[in-house]
Amino acid sequence: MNETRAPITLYTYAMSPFSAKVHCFLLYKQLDFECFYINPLHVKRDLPVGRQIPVVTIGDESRGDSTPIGLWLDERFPDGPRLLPESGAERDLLLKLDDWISQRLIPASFRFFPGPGLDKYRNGWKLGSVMGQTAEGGLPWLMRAGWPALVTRVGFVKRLVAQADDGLPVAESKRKLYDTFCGHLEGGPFLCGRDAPSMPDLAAYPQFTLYWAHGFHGGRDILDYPEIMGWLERMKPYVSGEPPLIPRGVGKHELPG
Ligand SMILES: N[C@@H](CCC(=O)N[C@@H](CS)C(=O)NCC(=O)O)C(=O)O
Repeated sequence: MNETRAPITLYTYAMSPFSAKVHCFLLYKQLDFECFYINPLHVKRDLPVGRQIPVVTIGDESRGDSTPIGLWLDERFPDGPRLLPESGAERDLLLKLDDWISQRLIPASFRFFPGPGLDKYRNGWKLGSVMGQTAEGGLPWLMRAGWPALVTRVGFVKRLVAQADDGLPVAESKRKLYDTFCGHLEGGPFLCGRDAPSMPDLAAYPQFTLYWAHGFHGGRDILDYPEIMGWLERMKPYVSGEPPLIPRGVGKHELPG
C-alpha cells in the first residue's frame, strides 16, 4: 500500500490537551487527516485501541499516546517537515522538553481550567458545551449541565490536577509556569532557541490557545506575556491547516497572532 495514501484518522476530544498536541503534529507535517470526535459515553465502542485518547490510525494500524504517536509519524512520514531531528543531542533535549510539557504544562492546564471558585462553573459549562457540540452523537443535556461537577470526579482528571498541584494558588502557579516556559524559549523564535518549531512547540501551542479560542475565563492571561504572544504568532502559520484545531462554528475567538 502507498504509505502517503493510507487514510489517517485522529481520535480526539475537542478540548483534550493531549489530543490537540497530536492534532498540531499532523497539521505541522501537512498530512491529510480527519478527526473523529469521540463520545465519552462510547469510548469502548469507538476507540480503535486502548481507553485513552489521542489515538491515530494510519490505514489499518492504530497507536495511542501523544509522544510515541509523534515519533511514529516522523518514522512513517520522514520526507515532510520533521517533529524532531533524526538523532543527536538536540533530539534528546527536545524530547526532554516535550516531557516537561506532558508532565508539567499539560497537567497544569487541568488545574487552571476550569479552575477554582466561580470559574469551576463558568468554564466547566463551556467545556461541557464544546464536548456536547463536537462528540459523535452529542451528549444528553443533563450531562452537559452537570459537566462542572462531573469533570472534577473523573479519575484521570483528578490524577492530573494532583500532579499539577505545586501548593501555590492558581494565579501564582500559572505565573511561575509561564515564566519557566518563556525561559525555555531561550530568546529564540522557537523553543530551545531554534529557528523552526519542533515537537515541544507543537505540544505546547494548544495549551495556551485552546482556552483563549473557547473564551475560557483566565484564557487571556497570556496577554501579560509578550514573549508567549510573539511565539504564538510565529507558530500560527504552522498549525493553520485543515481540519482546524478549533472545530468550525465551535470556537468563540480567533486564535491569537
Ligand atoms: N500519556 C497520554 C495521556 C492521554 C490522556 O490522559 N488522555 C485523556 C484525555 S485528555 C484520556 O483519554 N483519559 C481517559 C482515561 O485515562 O481513562 C498521552 O500523552 O497521550
